[in-house]
Amino acid sequence: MLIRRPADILPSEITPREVYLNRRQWMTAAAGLALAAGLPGSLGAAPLPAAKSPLSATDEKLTSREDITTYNNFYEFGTDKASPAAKAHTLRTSPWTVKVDGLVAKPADYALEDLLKPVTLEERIYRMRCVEGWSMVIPWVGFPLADLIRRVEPLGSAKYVAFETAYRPDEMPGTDTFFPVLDWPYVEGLRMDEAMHPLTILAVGLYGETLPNQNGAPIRLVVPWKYGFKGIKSIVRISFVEKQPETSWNKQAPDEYGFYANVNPSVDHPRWSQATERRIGEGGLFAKRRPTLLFNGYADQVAQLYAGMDLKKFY
Ligand SMILES: Nc1nc2c(c(=O)[nH]1)N[C@H]1C(S)=C(S)[C@@H](COP(=O)(O)O)O[C@H]1N2
Ligand SMILES: [Mo]
Repeated sequence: MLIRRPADILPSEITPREVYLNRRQWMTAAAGLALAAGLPGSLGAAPLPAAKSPLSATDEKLTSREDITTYNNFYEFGTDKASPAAKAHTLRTSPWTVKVDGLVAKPADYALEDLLKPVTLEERIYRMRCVEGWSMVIPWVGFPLADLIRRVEPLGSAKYVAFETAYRPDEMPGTDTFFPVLDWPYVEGLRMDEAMHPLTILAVGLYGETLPNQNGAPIRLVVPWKYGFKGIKSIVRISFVEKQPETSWNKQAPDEYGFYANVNPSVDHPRWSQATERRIGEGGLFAKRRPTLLFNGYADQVAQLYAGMDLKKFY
């Protein structure tokens, strides 16, 4: 069994990995790696059996694995960009259960393995943009959230999907503070049509391997036309609800962060412009900023979801 750690992967090998392990082998490999590495409860970085997705945008240069895994936002492990990489190893990502509940015909507590069993993992290269004006191009490994939604059969009354991150103060040093930075657990939400859109995925890996903890292991949301904070990490609960759910950053600063959070260069954040962005890894602070695109460049695919809506009002 060939199992390598991230540090052993050469940039030249960062090509789509064909399916060379079947799912049972992957699970065994992942469990074996956790044991071998002496990381109780962690899957470590095991190769994932992912096919290349036709939805991948391959024209842009990938951000390096180093940058993607060391420049993170994950406030449960601290508020600066370096903390998640330094501290998130304490999160136990195995065993992992995702509760599916609310307005749904098949509510259940799904073991992560069972959740993944029927899905086909795909590698998808998505641009990710943070609200503070930086972006990365990340080769995610995941599957459409729509696949999971269809399996659990939401009721007609379900209009939104709500997500919740694990809240474990013992394993999350950033939550165990006298003045909490956020109202834990971290929560997010999508309208049902956004959740069903083929570009919306649940990611379990990047660069062909299981997700590092700092990027939201073992399973996180990726919505490429929205600001980064919509991409909730380390999900333990997915609920189908009738009313628009609360979202962490909207609760924290409603004037700065809306429910929709669609990338939009013409709607400024109250404290800074959203018109341009800095691509992480491109020549530091003096690199030329690039213009930010409406819906992060995915307007052709998603603009119709918001037809007739005032995007300045529904920001
Ligand atoms: N649970 C949780 N999810 C989270 C966050 C967080 O602090 N906690 N930060 C969000 C923000 S602001 C961004 S930009 C992305 C960053 O994802 P990355 O570190 O994988 O690039 O995660 C999002 N998901
Ligand atoms: Mo962000």
